[in-house]
Amino acid sequence: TGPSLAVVGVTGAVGQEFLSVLSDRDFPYRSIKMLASKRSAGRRLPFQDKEYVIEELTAESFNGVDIALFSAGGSISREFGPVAVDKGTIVVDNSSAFRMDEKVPLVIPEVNPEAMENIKLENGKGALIANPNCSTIICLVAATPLHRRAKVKRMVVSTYQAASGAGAAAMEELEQQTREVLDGRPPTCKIFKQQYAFNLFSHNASIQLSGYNEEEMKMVKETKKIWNDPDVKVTATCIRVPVMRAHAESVNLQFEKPLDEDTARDILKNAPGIVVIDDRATNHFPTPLEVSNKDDVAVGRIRRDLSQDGNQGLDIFVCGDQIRKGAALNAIQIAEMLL
Ligand code: 11C
Repeated sequence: TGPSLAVVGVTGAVGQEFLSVLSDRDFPYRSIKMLASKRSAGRRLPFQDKEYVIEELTAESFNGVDIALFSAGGSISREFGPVAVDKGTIVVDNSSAFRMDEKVPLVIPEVNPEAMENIKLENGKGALIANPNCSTIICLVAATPLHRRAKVKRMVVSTYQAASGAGAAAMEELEQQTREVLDGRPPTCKIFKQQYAFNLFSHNASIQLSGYNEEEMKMVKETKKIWNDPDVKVTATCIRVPVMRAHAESVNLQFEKPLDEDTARDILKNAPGIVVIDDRATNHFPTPLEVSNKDDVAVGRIRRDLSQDGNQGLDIFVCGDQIRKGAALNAIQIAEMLL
């Protein structure tokens, strides 16, 4: 029982994580199609108690599919997302292809579930729902409970982003380069232009005329859409660091109403999808390793911003698993809301 599912891009890092999360959460389904490019078609893929054969993604793939989880890049989503919708499939898309389309809800279940309230499985109609960028998801899971209490006027984010955001090949590059550098050999640079191991650099997304890169602008634009607040001021600096699969972010918040740090800590402790790690006595705060393979976003370093008057501002430090909450888990939570 349950809906018929399709996973598009099943061989990728997020595709594989879709399968782990479906299992971990006992997501009900009556059938599941494993879809990928022609290159991977025909390969066998064990999942739960069965063995599946990976099928090539074509327009026919969506016949009879209720929910499709897409993570195969923007161009595949642009080509096959609308095809699937025409066939009556609800597409949860992890790419950036449709995020800023006014008709497409951009959803973090803990933050704005209301954005998809008109989309129902029982309508039998296809629809697109977009999964936000991983840095946006991780930031807003933490910032939204505070925003609801005191309304954020301005948010300044600095990210420390893991290899996984650039895909499985980037994770392999980090591992390989680390070995090479330790062995005294020159690092092999294929995915990134610069040495990645024992280094960090500005996010690899393309730089725009404004001087912001695309990753930074995603955080700016997606936050405004998700909070349904075109006036909120957001700026970001996105950096790639040699960490395997969890992003960290320093977030500075300026509020309209005062919010003291103890109240903020209590709000965060009671908020969904968050674990507070904020132990000043032992200098224990969130780390990418501690949140790796975990569902919750960790928040710590919760403190009054002393550059602002009174309690008008807070600084927080946030870590979240990029492949899980930043991508696969968020998409499957969206699919759960359809059940
Ligand atoms: C990164 N956030 O960490 C990126 C990857 O729009 O979904 C995902 C890009 C996107 O590099």
